[in-house]
Amino acid sequence: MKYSLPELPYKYDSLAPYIDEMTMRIHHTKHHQAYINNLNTVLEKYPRIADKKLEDLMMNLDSQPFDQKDKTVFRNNAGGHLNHSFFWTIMAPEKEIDRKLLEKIKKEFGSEDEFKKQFTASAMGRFGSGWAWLVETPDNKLQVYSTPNQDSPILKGDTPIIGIDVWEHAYYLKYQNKRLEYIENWFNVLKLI
Ligand code: MN3
Repeated sequence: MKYSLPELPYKYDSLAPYIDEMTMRIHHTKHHQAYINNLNTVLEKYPRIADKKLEDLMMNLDSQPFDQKDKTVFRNNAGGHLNHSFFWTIMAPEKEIDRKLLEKIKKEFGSEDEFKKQFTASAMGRFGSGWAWLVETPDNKLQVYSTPNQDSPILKGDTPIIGIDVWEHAYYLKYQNKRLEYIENWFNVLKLI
């Protein structure tokens, strides 16, 4: 098996009360693990590309040897693995403010609040499951948008800077249907700003 579950950089209960221990434990050991298992299974069928970087495969998805079905399986599960691996690292029990990022956000969005407003609206506007992102585009601009399912910004060549998982599995145990309350609380465990 090529890919394996990365360890969390903190304990399962470290993000409480904003994200509860059970949600973190299931999200990491069950949901993220499932994406990894499916990713490994589909890559076994394509040994020629199995050693290539996931980001490179993702950015050139149409040039890969996947059949139509496996292309979707790869897109969903490589996306799931990359998105979650990233998600765990931008959260922490204590803030580790990225001053440079914060300055860039203020410059491009006018204020931190305006950025949060746009990011929250994007996360709220995603119907069903998906993510909201702050990305850096190839010409170094910041952009907010959301993606469905496990689609990664890397598919379009953008670099994720901040991302929130708005699948119900990320918040349902504590927040049930109250996605807005989850998003507002989540900013407390986003370490970067
Ligand atoms: Mn998730």
